[in-house]
Amino acid sequence: MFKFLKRKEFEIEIPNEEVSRKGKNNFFNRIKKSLQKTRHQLTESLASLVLGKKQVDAALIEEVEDLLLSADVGPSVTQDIIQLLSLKLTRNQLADGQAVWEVLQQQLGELLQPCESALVINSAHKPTVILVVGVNGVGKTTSIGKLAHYLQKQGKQVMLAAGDTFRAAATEQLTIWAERNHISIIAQHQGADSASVIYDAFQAAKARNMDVLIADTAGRLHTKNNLMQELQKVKKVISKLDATAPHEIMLILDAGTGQNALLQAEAFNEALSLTGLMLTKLDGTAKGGIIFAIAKKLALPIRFVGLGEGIDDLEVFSSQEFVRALFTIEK
Ligand SMILES: Nc1nc2c(ncn2[C@@H]2O[C@H](COP(=O)(O)OP(=O)(O)O)[C@@H](O)[C@H]2O)c(=O)[nH]1
Ligand SMILES: [Mg+2]
Repeated sequence: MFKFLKRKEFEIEIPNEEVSRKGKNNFFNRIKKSLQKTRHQLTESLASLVLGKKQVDAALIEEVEDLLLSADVGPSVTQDIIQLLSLKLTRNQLADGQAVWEVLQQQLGELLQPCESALVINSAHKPTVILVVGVNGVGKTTSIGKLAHYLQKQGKQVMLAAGDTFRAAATEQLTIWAERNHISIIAQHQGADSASVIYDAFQAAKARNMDVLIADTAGRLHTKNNLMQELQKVKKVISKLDATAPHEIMLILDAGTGQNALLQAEAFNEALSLTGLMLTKLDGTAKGGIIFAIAKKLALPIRFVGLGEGIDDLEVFSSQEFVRALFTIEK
């Protein structure tokens, strides 16, 4: 098995195993850079609190609790960790601060591990339909541009559907991404029915034997309720053309919104039964700790993370590398 990696004008074949190793190193280095502020807020503070401590007592664990809460990890995850630390303390299983550090890293890693589940494009579905949802400004349209590029690099034929018919600029913005990726986009006028735009696009994608159709949607209508109803209608209309579609309903969350992202995730999941998540804008936020709260509350696959505004600023999520990057403290 070989994968193609594009290097300037050359296409070179390298074995899958190496692709995967290179992919992981790449993810580690990029995520490490992007998590700088979150690391500062969360793990560097934890490190200076616990590392070097010769003894662990209840007061230290209380300080750990305050720190986790202030770093957007959230009350539920914090409580679990503190309970475990307290239990270990009574059992004399925390010899020193280093032991606390190790428990933290392990617990947070175990929490994210079940969320590591890559998006798979099933070739039996022509096309695989990916419905992209989320509130305004979280990065839906940008992420679609990056995702199209990512899938194209895997040799997939991708088409876009401009389902955000609410904002005039939304279709324009998606069209720019389509041009950048040299792919087709199906769009209508502003104010058109989103479900009918996506339905048309689905038919067009079927007719052209596309591998993937990625549909953009609005993030805001007149009220929140209407938005959910509209998205439910889109989902229903798509399933009329193919009972297995949409194959992925991916919620985009802006990591920088902290606890608010958690509320969005709950609301969208309740209305649409999400199948995957993407956490954007991890670069430049100190609130990346929210990923743990999201993992605990929803236990949904985190497909990708967004690390910038560029076409290549998308990485497949790896729980182990994420936690390793967070816990790698430079002295
Ligand atoms: N730094 C950073 N900015 C992002 C990322 N994803 C999107 N953005 C920016 O967030 C803003 C809103 O993105 P947009 O795709 O229009 O959001 P939408 O309203 O959900 O479609 C734009 O300025 C994007 O360039 C990311 O991962 N990192
Ligand atoms: Mg948009």
